[in-house]
Amino acid sequence: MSRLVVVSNRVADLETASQSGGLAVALEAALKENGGLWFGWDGNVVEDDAPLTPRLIEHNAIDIVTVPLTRNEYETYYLGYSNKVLWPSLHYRLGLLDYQSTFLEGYRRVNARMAEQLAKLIGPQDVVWVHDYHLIPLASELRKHGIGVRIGFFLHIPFPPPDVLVAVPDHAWLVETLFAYDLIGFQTSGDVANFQRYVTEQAGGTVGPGGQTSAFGRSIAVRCFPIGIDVDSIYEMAHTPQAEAQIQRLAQRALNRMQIIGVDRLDYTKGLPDRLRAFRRLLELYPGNIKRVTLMQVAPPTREEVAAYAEIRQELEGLSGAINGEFGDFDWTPVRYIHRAVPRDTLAALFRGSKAGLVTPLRDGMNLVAKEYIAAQDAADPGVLILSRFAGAAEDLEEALIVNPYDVDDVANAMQRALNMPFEERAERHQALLKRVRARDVRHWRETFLGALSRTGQCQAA
Ligand code: GDG
Repeated sequence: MSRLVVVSNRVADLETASQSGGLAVALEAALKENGGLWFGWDGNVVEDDAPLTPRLIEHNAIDIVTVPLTRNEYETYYLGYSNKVLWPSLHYRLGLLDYQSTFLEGYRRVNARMAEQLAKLIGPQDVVWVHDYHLIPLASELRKHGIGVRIGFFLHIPFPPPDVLVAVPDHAWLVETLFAYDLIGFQTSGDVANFQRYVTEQAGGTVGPGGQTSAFGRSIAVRCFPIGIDVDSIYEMAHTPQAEAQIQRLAQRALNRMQIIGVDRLDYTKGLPDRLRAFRRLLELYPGNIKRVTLMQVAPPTREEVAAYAEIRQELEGLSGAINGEFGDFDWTPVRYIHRAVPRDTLAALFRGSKAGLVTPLRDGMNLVAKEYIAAQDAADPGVLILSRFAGAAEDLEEALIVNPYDVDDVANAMQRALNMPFEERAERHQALLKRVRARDVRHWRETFLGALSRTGQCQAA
């Protein structure tokens, strides 16, 4: 059996993985199965002339090999090219693209260096799974070191249409490097279609049966693998005695009030200012909600060194202050805004204790919060999911109230509908959604991707 090698920008701390959830939990089982290796950045930033020697630790039969980034690499590869060029443009936000040629140089350099360090660790029986936009050229760099084993790539964020992608100055190079993989996985069929349109329209390639995509003299498998969650673990967290007590406390404090919940990293793709404007609109259009409904928004900080993130924080603080000033009263705060990370089990309890889950990104690869909200609900009294049509999750979760996050009236009306939805309809929608979330859970995602990778054709040594 092949050993699995996972490569991601940040290597998760497997000691605390079950607490934090995410990719670590998703991949740990697969890494354990036949012995595994996880390679990536350890999160440390060192002086430019410091040694970048890989560090090996072992955790439950998994080898974890991490490397630091130098200050220059952090600024060009991570903050620069990954988060000021690729993140905004792949989320269709060309106005936020901040391009500098030094960013590209750093991005190429770090991918080349990581490939050189990783190539020494890859054996002839291994299969390699690379994650996300930070590492697009990694396979092409590994091939330069004679690595001929199967390499798959999964993009966690959207792939935009060609008209958007061509605004990235290095689009042709980026797409060509993707052809060094044997399999590329996207979140949705929309992303696959965008990629294949680029290949046929811009790269003179072709798309064959089953999504086999050819260009640059290579033929690779391209498919969507919508990522999912571990449904039972969220359900259990939302139903522990502590969670029950927390929900009780919330209910007592809130008297007969209802709560709407939003949970998002504070990122401009998540549509948080529009969401607050929609909540204000709810209070304007339906004043019966005044003193009755609270919006709880958890928004832990991320990437604070990127200017666009500092701006969104200010905007959000201004908006929540303005709504609370305008509508709040001695005994009611309309918006509860928490700008820090909350423990995962508390989140699960908050999901369960909220009448509506508000997931309204302007663009999102998938959005796991939407699935977590469904999984945490109590079937005897389920809440209602309000979901942006621009989240990858909307391709599957049809029974949610699907909204256009740019249209504040649409979102306000959906909130009103959710808060007043009769039990039968809530239960019916929840049952259908839970079935979907279960059918495409995280295990299904991992197994279908690795299964497809193992079936890819001839390896492509350079
Ligand atoms: C990328 C893509 C894609 C959030 N706040 C707290 C907290 N979270 C957890 C959530 C959820 C995760 O973080 C966020 O996942 P999302 O999917 O919503 O979004 P991104 O971070 O942007 O992830 C996205 C995903 O990759 C997977 O492929 O779905 O589209 O952008 O699990 O619950 N967790 C804790 N405290 C918080 O305050 N513990």
